[in-house]
Amino acid sequence: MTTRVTPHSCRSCGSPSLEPFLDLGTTPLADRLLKTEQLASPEPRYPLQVAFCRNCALAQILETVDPSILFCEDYPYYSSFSPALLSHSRQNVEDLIRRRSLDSNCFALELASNDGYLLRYYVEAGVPCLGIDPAEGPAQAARNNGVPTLCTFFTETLARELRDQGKAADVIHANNVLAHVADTNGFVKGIKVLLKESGVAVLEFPYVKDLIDHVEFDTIYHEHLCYFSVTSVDRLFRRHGLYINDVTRLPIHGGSLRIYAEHHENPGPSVKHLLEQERQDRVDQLSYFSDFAERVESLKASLLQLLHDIRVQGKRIAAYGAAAKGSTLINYVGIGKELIDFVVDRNTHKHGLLMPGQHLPIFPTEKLGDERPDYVLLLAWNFAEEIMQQQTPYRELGGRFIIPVPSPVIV
Ligand code: JHZ
Repeated sequence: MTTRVTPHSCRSCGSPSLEPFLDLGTTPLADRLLKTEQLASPEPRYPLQVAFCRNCALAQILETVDPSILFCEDYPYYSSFSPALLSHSRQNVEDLIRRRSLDSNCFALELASNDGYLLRYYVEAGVPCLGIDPAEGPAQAARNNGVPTLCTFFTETLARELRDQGKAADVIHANNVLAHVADTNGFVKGIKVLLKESGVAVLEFPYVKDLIDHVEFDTIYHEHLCYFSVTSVDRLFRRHGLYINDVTRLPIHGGSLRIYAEHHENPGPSVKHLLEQERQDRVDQLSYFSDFAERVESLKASLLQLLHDIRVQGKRIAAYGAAAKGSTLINYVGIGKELIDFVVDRNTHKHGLLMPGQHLPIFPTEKLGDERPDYVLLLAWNFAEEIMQQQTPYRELGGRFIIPVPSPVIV
């Protein structure tokens, strides 16, 4: 059922100098939520090991699961379920339209456009656009919302075809996808091919510095092949004749970078500052990553202890957010039915399914009000503020949230 390649060289620069620094064992696929009938067959599991490239400073996992398995028809992630993500995307688009005077003569592209959560704001503003996404469910949802979408993987070959059809873009968005693609260099080459001479590519992805500093180990799973710093992404883009001229740190998803890349080099102060900061903090050295495994171990021990202590008092615990990161967390820490009764999530596509590995059942969020568990483990901790606000009634009735990272706390 699977095609796997274990690289012996860096995904970005090809160097063989990969130094493993974290081993999360063998885990199921984080977004492969199960139907009950699938429990009869064995669940595929894959090694999850992270390494650092001494040559280009890119942190990366060693395993590559076939993308057609990861991003298939029933890929359950629909971006539009988060109001915070929608307003974040709206601001991004409005800002670009204003700064670059985009109008009906321009063209915006998004790679991994999901359900049209971002391009809908171009549609609203009358700027022609096109989304590209390989997952049929989200792509169809985008079309239903009036966002033109091609359901396929973005490759250098597709970029050439689109360019030959006159579809070179003024703006290319790619949010939370650069880290997901197996052909890292081909993807960046494709952007180079399809971006107009005066165009800008705007990419967002989780920032490895936030991951390490805040022990966000659960954001490591097989969909995320790479964990970028400004240093490592700069080296990757530069190799393909694209230059990062601006960069912003964003709070979204536990800490992300947004880079602005163009054909001509003209780096602003933000780029110079972050590159220098990373050099000083040694984010470009293996030593920065070397005690991470120990910190992850210690988080695991304290979270398990906390959940056991609560259970011993006869209290009930549920979880919030059938997130991919939640799958890494429960499987690595070993949180099963003996600790957690059920998981709730707003994404209707996830209801009635089971979490990978631990097989905890997923329900609509109303179940929290119906069952009133004493504690809720917040698996989608990146949306803590938004979710806890929505759950004010549950909290007013005495319900408490457990936030697992950077170290477990009850709020
Ligand atoms: P969320 C996804 O990871 C998938 P996940 C992907 N691999 C990626 O790269 C990252 O995002 C960036 C639910 N929810 O977004 C929705 C509520 O129920 O943190 C989701 O199922 N109520 C492409 O899956 C889950 O929580 C809410 O109010 O780890 C959050 O998952 C909100 C805001 C969310 O990403």
